[in-house]
Parts: sequence; structure tokens; C-alpha cells
Amino acid sequence: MSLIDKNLIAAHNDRLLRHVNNDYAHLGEQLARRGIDIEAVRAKVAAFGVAIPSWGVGTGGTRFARFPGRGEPRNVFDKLEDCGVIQQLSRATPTVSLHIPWDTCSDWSELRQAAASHGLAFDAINSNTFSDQKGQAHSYKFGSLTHGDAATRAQAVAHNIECIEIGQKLGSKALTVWIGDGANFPGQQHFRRAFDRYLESAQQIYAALPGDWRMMLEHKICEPAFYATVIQDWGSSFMAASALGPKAQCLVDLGHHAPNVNIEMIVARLIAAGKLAGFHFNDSKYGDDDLDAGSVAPYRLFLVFNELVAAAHEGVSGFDPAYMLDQSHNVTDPIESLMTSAAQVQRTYAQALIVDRAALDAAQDANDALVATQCLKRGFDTDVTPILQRVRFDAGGAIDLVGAYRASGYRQRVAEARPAVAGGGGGIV
Ligand code: AOS
Ligand code: ZN
Ligand code: ZN
Ligand code: ZN
Repeated sequence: MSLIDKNLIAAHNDRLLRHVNNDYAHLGEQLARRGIDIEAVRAKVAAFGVAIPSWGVGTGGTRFARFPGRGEPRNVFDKLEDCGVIQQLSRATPTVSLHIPWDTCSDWSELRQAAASHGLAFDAINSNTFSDQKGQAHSYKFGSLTHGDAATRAQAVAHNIECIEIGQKLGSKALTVWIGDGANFPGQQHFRRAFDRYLESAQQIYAALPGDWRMMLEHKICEPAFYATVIQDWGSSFMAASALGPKAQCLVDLGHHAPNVNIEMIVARLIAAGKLAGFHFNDSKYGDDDLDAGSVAPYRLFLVFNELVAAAHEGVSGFDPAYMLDQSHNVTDPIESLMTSAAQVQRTYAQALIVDRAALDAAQDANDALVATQCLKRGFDTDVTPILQRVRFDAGGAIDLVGAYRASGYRQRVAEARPAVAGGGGGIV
């Protein structure tokens, strides 16, 4: 079932294809002069995918207000439709990451079928013990997996195990655990005891993991606990993942670090330790801003991808990161933001792929700092747009993502079927 008329995409592409082919040939020539085969880069980019978070297709907000867009998804089936549009046009987002209990459903096999009908599968499943759900016995106001009360911890553990069970019905292979547990005041929490309780709870979840599953531990420096967070940085995450065992790894959300932290180096360390679970991509200026990937600091994103491509190039064993976008779209149509962000991630991957690794190694060995850094800049400075456009065209997607999407009138169409929802305070980040 196609959500956007294929003829419309074809007509849109027809007008652009001649230019794309010329640009692609020209870029191919330039890269060949640098000893790079554009076809090899294209094949790798075509095989690359980044997951869409189900919560990303709804309009985001802040704790001050949320301004809903038109035609917002009413339920998980609507969310899948929007994800289907993103995938149909971008061809870079073949999977969806669900969030329990935001995504409720009475028949998971029906949901799996709906996803398949849009050409989608399911990525990691996300648990939620950072907010209270209707009817739950114990509150998470003072923590969940690390709460001082054993019954509250048990409830949080049971929720995570339920998420694994749902994920199994959907074909997921990973559970992502992010907790908001921590303290807002010095003295509020005994740091070591809270961490010990985290380990004890996480061990019970780990024990329920199927053999071929991963548990991805997501660290975050602050928020909602603004003084101290239990899993606040990659060090705490790494300690926990190491204590749990080989199926537990550390997930890096780009927005979850202190300003100026060298994230690419954290990535390198986790790769070296065999503990890199994957990413939540987004961008930021001040904190966990959840801005669109690459919108503020594209070079930082590039430096992360440079580590990933180097690890793949060097054949680091067990290296298999999961990729997802985790952004909050407050002022844009989420479909447009997610399509362009997926393309931005693809673009950054392509730029890292064309770095001359042999020249970089040689410059490092010769202590030639200037040439070494130029090796990276040459990749980053290359406009790889024609590669992305060709990859999309070859897979049946749209050369001009936003142009084709707007011409399709999808948002207007769903706005008629999906009633407007009220705005107001307190959004989801
Ligand atoms: C929170 O800041 C994190 O980025 C998590 O990934 C969270 O689970 C996600 O934002 C959706 O709840
Ligand atoms: Zn995240
Ligand atoms: Zn975050
Ligand atoms: Zn966030």
C-alpha cells in the first residue's frame, strides 16, 4: 500500500533526474581523481538506515507549551502511517522504534502487519518509567529502577519485562532503557546505594532478555533530575553495562552530554570496549535541545561518523551500532524534519566514507597534524547531495524530499481525517 501516489513521485523525479545524473557523473569524476569509487560509496549509503521514534511524528513541546500541528497522529496506527510516508519518500528509515505505554495497542500482530504494509519493521523498544501511568500502584516521582522502595522498583522491572514481551511480538531485538532517576538536591540521594539499586533492578531485566537481544542503556547528564542523574554519563553507563554482561551496551544520545564534551571520543572508547549500542541522533546548542540532526553542529556529527566509518573500515569485531533519530519537532511539520534529518545522517555517513583513510593514517604516523585534519575536512567539505539523490531515486523515493511531500498534500489529507487536538502546557521532550 503506498501512502503517496507513485505517479506523483515519478513526475516530480522526472523533472530533476537529468540534473541529478549530470551532478552525479561530475562528482564521480572528482572522487575518482581522489581514488574513490563513487559506486562503492553509493552502495554503502543505500544499505544505511536510521530508525524513526514513534514519538517523533507528533509535534513536540517544552514544559512551557506545546503547539500542535495539523493532522497529528491519533494513535500508533496513525504514527505508523506517517513513518510510512517518511520511508516511502526518503528510503532511509526502514524501521520504527516504539515507546511503551505511549504506543498502546490491543493486537500487536495487527500492528506488525500494518507496519509491514508500509514497508516498515520495528527497531528497539523503549520503556517508560520516567512518568506515572494511569492506574499504576506506585509513583515514580522519586525514582523507578533505583527507587528506595522495593515494590516501586519491582513495578519498574515488570514494566521493562513487559516491553521485552511486546517487542518479541513485533520482531524487535533490543530494549532501550532511559530512566529519569536522580536527585534535585545535594544530599537527597545516596549516590552509591542508588547505583547499586539500579544494578540490581537492571539485572532482573537483563535476565529476561532473549538470547539474541540487546539491552541499550541510555545515559543523560541531567533532566528531570537537575542536580544528579543515576546514569549520568558514559562512565556510569559503562560500569552498568559491564556489570550486566555482554548483551548490555551503552547508547549515546548526542544531546545528553555537558557542553563541549568530546562525544566522538566517547564513541571511540565505547567501540574499543565493544560496548557501543548505538545512537539517538539530534543536535543541540545548550543541552538536550533535541534539535534536528546536523542543524547546528554538522561537523560534530561528522566527527562521530568518522569514528564509525573507521571502526567498520578496520573491521572491529562485534561493531554493530543501532541508529535512531530522537528529536523534538516544535515548529516544523515532523514528517519534514524527520525526512531531512534522516538525509542529513545519510549525508554525514557518505562524507565520512570518502575520507582517505590511508592518507589519514600516514599523516598521523608522520605527526602531520595539518594534513591529518585536512583529510577530514576534505570529506566534510564534499557536497555528496547527488549520491543521496541517486540512492533515493534508485529505491523509488523522492529526489526532492520536501518538494514531493508538499506537492502530495498528505498533511492536508490527514488533517481532514484526524481531528485537531488542543495545545497547552507541558509537552513531551
Ligand atoms: C530522554 O531525554 C531520552 O532522550 C530518551 O531517549 C527518551 O526515552 C525519549 O526522548 C523518549 O521518551
Ligand atoms: Zn534519547
Ligand atoms: Zn534526550
Ligand atoms: Zn530529550
